[in-house]
Amino acid sequence: MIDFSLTEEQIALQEMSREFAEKEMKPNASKYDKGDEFSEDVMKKAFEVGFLTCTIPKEYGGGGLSDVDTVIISEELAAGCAGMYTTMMVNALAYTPIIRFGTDEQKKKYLTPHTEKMSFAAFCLTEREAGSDAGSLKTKAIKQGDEYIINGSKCFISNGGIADIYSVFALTDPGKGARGMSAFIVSRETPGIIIGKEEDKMGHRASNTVELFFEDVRVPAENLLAKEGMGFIIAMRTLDHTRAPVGAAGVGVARAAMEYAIEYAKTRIQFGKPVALYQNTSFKIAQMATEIDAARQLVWRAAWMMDQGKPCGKESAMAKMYGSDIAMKVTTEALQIFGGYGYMKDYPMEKLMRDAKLLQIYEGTNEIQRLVISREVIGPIKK
Ligand code: COS
Repeated sequence: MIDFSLTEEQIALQEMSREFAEKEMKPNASKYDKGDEFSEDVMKKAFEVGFLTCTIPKEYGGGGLSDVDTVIISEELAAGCAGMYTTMMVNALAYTPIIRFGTDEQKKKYLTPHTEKMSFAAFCLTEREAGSDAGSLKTKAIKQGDEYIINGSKCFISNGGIADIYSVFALTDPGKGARGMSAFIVSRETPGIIIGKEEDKMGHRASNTVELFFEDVRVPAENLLAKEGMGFIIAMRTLDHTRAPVGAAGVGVARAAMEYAIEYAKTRIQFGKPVALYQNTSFKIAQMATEIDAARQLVWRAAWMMDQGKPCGKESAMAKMYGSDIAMKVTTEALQIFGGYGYMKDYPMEKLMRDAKLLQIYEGTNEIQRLVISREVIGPIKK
């Protein structure tokens, strides 16, 4: 029997995050978007409520949210402001390798302090020449005594300029390619970490995205996650986990756009009646509502599978791909309902459309999601 009902706790979590999005995020979204600034005051409140550490297990001081809980809040927070959502959920992305592959000592040392004072974390996988082809990265971590010395650079690192800790992927055995990759926890204060230029992005402008350079960064050997050579698997398993919340963010952005469009269509009078009474508008809204619901169901299924410990790479990829694709489609259609006003910065539509675009690109482009899905659906092919 399939049950789509949320528990009382989940309904309370949904209401609490919706209220936070309405009161703290939406009223500040345009200011931080225009200023291209990190939303520190909103993040202080997000930390107090627990959003910055919500996926850290309770025994280490975090919120201990399940995957279903995480997608519920992701939809609400992204509906408030996708840029601020990114700042919050990139913490969860960077903590995931530690939560899932770290030792008890590593978790106590690196996760618990983040639950005690506002802190950020960043996930450092992508490089200039290793984006979709994550297995071809060049950053090296060469062991010397009881340390690894990291050299290389990373790009498009969300939270990179504000993080206290980084989950860093580097080659410990460069001859072995992806199988020679390992994952490390690196403290921001370690000498040799240089923060490069902050990217001037089209959307998600309230989030911080930078280039990072590692020059002879000496990391204690005890900061290795799991074993040498496990880095690529850790990265892939982490992304399997964090892609459904990106799909949920797509649902949130799409829902916000549809809600604005409905409100506008009911009050905008043209040719003597509200534009919502024209079938061209009402059918667009029917299509949006259906696609948003379909995306949410893919997202919830993937999250439920994660909570059950079932393999869910394909389902997470479907949730991420479809949720972000419909975000792009719905924001484009919703902006069209606003006509010329939708194109103006005085209205929220153009920001939602710009924000939707990044969801199709980050945490694996939607082309990579299609690759992951098709490989599993089609299976091996004899050449
Ligand atoms: N879980 C566990 N293991 C996995 C895995 C997963 N989800 N995906 C791949 N692996 C394993 C494979 O089983 C294989 O193991 P063996 O070497 O033992 O055979 C190994 O990892 C290499 O896998 P594969 O051959 O599939 O690697 P490819 O280089 O062909 O491609 C993709 C893998 C394209 C899926 C990967 O590079 C990818 O996800 N790229 C996008 C990266 C990304 O999302 N970046 C976003 C930036 S981080 S915000």
